[in-house]
Amino acid sequence: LAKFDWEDPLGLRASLSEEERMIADSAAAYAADKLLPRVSDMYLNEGVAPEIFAEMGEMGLLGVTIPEEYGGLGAGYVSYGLVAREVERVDSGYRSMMSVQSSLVMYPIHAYGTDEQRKKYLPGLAAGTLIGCFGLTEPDAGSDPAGMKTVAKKTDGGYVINGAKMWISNSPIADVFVVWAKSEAHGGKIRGFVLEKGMKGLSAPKINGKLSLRASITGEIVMKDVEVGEDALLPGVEGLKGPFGCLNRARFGIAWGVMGAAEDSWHRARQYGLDRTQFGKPLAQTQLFQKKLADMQTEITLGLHAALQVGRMLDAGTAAPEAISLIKRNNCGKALEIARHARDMHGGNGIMAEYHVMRHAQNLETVNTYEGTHDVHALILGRAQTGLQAFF
Ligand code: TGC
Ligand code: FAD
Repeated sequence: LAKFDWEDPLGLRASLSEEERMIADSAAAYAADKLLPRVSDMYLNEGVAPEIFAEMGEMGLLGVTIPEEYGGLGAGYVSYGLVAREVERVDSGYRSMMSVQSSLVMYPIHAYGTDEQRKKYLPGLAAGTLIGCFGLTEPDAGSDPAGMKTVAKKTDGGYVINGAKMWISNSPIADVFVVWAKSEAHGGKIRGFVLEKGMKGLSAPKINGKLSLRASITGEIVMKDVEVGEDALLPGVEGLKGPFGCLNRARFGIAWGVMGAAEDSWHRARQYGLDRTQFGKPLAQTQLFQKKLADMQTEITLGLHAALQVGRMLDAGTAAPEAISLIKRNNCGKALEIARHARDMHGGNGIMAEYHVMRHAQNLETVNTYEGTHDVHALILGRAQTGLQAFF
């Protein structure tokens, strides 16, 4: 009889290439050695550690899919997903820092930018000596980014940009701002612009008081008559498909990442159940406890294999955005449920930082909301199978 591996029941690791296994292992080692020891303190105190970008850059974790000539690893999307899984095993906020930089800042500059823009920004972003952020959401335009009010008006030799972005990961510490605005010179179509810290009229105040994702800094982007040259425009794309092209990659990474947070919650719940005795036997010897562990194992295994399949499709160029919506939605929802159960299975200890599970559950509330809420992805999938649009 074949041996059953309870941690990897369907042989995910055996489905990976040698290179993918090496990338995953080095991300796992970094996350365990460098991120895990500081996460509780950073979470409790809303700590800010910009040096994490440089550490990740040194480990090759930024811009995994970006070609080597621009400082990336030139690896595939499965490798990117594996990195997200290992980093989010520690904290969703650290994965956020990594995925914004890689998918939402480096990707659009590489895919839509000029060669000058690529050479100017990508090596520093890959090294983590530059920090990037992505401004799409606004106070009155979240799920409906087409409703954005930020505008770019043409001037002699460039543009002047006015508007405000809300809920922007990394913005208070960012050097490079990829911002989406309606451009009057392009018939009101949405265009991407690369702004830089220190530009007159540009500020990025921190949003205080988050009860979730506290190890990742979030802010606004306020633009008051920010003047930029023609060279700030990303010339390669116009319309919502610009930001959505980036979101496809980031959502894919999230589908892997949340499985890392779910695995950590599952493993901790299992160990707690083995260690903790009530009514004269380990909690893990009760039927209810084992059913919860079996559900976690099943959902995580299915979620990881679905993410692997979409990764292979992305690498082959055959992944439709709806396939990414399916795994982003399902894996986030399942991970949140798993982390909540793991919190419950730890009893009172489950509310303490040192047991980590409540932090995962709190973080996953955000991850279930950003990059398209659970319900918005349901509407994307509903539209794809009925042909009927239910957003408005
Ligand atoms: P719709 O009419 O569906 O499409 C408009 C145009 O965009 C194209 N398009 C896509 N292109 C590529 N990939 C996709 N996934 C695409 N989805 C749509 C589409 O083909 C069309 O192109 P064209 O050429 O015909 O104009 O647009 P809609 O306004 O009806 O959209 C509705 C909806 C709900 C699907 C969409 O707006 C949506 O997904 N809303 C969610 C918003 C969202 O995800 N925001 C994320 C902000 S960034 C963030 O959260 C970062 S957190 C990161 C972190 O910290 O880790
Ligand atoms: P809303 O769109 O107002 O939604 C509120 C509720 O209404 C949700 O339950 C939603 O599912 C539901 N709803 C909306 N429309 C419909 C409908 N048609 N039918 C049925 N239900 C509907 N954005 C960026 O651009 N860059 C970032 O770096 C970034 N980082 C973030 C970091 C954090 C910590 C957070 C919390 C958010 C971040 N976001 C970022 C923003 C995020 O993408 C938005 O919060 C998300 O898209 C939802 O938008 P909203 O908050 O305006 O909610």
